[in-house]
Amino acid sequence: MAINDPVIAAQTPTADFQIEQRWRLYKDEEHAIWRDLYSQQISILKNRAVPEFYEGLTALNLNEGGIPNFAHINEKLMDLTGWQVITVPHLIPDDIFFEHLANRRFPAGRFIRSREQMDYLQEPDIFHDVFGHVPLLTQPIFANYMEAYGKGGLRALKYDCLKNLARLYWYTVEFGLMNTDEGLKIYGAGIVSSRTESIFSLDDPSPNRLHFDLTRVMETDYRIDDFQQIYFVNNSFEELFEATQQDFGPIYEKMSASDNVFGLTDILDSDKVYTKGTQAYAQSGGRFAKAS
Ligand code: HBI
Ligand code: FE
Repeated sequence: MAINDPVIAAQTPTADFQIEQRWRLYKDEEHAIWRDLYSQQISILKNRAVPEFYEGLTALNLNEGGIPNFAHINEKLMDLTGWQVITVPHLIPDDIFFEHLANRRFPAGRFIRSREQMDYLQEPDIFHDVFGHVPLLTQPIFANYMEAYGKGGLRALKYDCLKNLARLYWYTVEFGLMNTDEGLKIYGAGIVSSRTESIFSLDDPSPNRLHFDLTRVMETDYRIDDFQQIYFVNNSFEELFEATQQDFGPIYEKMSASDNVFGLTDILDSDKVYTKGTQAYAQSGGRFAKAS
């Protein structure tokens, strides 16, 4: 029986949507898919990701040779930052998701993509969730940011500003870039876990690359089905975390009053621009048209 068989997927989750990982039920082929994705990403990324990402991979032994056992990850993660990885069956409701993050629990899927989906799948699988997200949870400042984000999410729900906060998650946790002494590097999980976007995000002339600004990001649209047309760049995880250490109440009030949304190709006078993109990829129709 494979882990993504319906009979197992149907296992009833608890109120907080937790299920068991049931690591022993993974098939050899599923472990082989993990190993292939892992070695492919390592060779494509080389030193494109921030050093903290590689530190996290090493600290957690994520290359042990197959799909990681969350129990093993959690022993190490608990010592390092007090975070835990928990298993959820699929995308879970926003309030539950935030509640977990606010309590230093990262919800991860347990199924792995098939060979036909190696380059792209819409739903986050265990490779995206664990290879993409978990390494940085070993880093204290990033770990604090994720907790602050979860707490901010619970607050945003009250102000009806979830859209705005979701954009912050998207443009930082999922698709963030970092400005380092060795140039721009990747830290976003959606990028590090993607064969094609890990090249595109740094090298392609198409997207805009702009410096991070909290309200700017929270008012910027994004696309979930293709490469980003904008990436936002931070100078450090400290800078990112610091941005969350203020009262979001007044910010939410202003944003819900104006309901402003910037478009995907807008560059504002106030933007600090790293790259003014050609947008050639998006204009050519996108969706990996020429990327692979
Ligand atoms: N559920 N399993 C899972 N993983 C996510 O990343 C996730 C989710 N539910 C909601 C959610 N993300 C979004 O609300 C955030 O990206 C803002
Ligand atoms: Fe993700």
